Amino acid sequence: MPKVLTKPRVKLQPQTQRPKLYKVILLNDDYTPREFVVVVLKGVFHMSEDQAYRVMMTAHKRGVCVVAVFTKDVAETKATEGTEAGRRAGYPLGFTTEPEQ
Ligand code: TYC
Repeated sequence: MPKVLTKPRVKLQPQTQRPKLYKVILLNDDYTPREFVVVVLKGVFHMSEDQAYRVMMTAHKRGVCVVAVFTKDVAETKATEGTEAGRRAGYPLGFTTEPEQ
């Protein structure tokens, strides 16, 4: 019996493909106190006082600052946690997420 060679029809994805990453972005506003933003960054993103202060000041001066990069689920959860912390305290603090290029 002759052996029949067949080509696989489906291209297998390499098993090492990394998940798509998402940026968490801090948005400036005119009402949230600077110290409160620092507290939220430390609590939600485990930043040092120094890192949190720099990120807060970058958003304050430029309007936005990338806080960190995570998988989609984690980025969305962290952005919601930060935004909710502001809302609970009566501030319009906002975080958003955006896919990395
Ligand atoms: N702009 C705010 C103020 O002057 C401070 C602030 C900084 C608020 C960064 C939000 O993402 C922010 N009180």
